[in-house]
Amino acid sequence: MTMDLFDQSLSEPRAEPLCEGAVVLRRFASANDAGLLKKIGQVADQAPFRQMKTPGGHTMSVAMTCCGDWGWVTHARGYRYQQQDPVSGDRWPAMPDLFRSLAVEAAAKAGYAGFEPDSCLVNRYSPGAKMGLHQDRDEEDFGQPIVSVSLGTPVTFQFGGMRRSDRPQRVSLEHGDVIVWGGPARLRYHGVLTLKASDHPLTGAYRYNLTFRRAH
Ligand code: MD3
Ligand code: FE
Repeated sequence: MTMDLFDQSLSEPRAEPLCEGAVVLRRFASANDAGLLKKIGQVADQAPFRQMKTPGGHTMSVAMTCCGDWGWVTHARGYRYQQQDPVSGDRWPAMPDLFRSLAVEAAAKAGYAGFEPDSCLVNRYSPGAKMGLHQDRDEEDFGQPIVSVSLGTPVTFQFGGMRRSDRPQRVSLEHGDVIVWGGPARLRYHGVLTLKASDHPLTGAYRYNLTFRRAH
């Protein structure tokens, strides 16, 4: 028998429905936090974190890198997934097996068996960084879920409705929390409030977010 890498029996996980189609798996990633952070460091050694410029000319406050077959990037006329890191011209680093198994197991637990991510965006927030309300719609098939993993310092996440003007709800996301977004939640507006200064034993002042997607 094989051990389930993300077995939660010892760490009292809680699955909380957030809205129709979205579920929070509290502390789902906690048991492997140090391993995940080490892999983030290895990805960043190959493809360093960078603050990209939006098509509107603003520099994003969140620093990003990617791994897997497809990486999400900004360019002069918009946003897209591409196979090369625009900084180096090289392919993105491979998606670590530990990342993939986390995403696949979380998706299965939320009812999306067979999820096969081909892209992982790694976001790094330092104090003062934020992400405004937006939809994730650069992927080919909105029938595929998105899995997001929070590591490091806590932040207030906002999720709204199908229109930008829908008043968002707030939820605190902490180290190890995983959310699976699918079905009717897949195209909801969402964002992250400004990260406050705090200290986490494994990440210092930083918050990391891994977002797993099927881009193509
Ligand atoms: C709800 N990242 O990278 S993760 C993003 O914490 C992004 O870095 C945030 O939004 C972060 O695009 C939020 C939670 C999340 C991710 C994808 C979603 C929520 C979502 C897709 C649809 C609906
Ligand atoms: Fe998003």
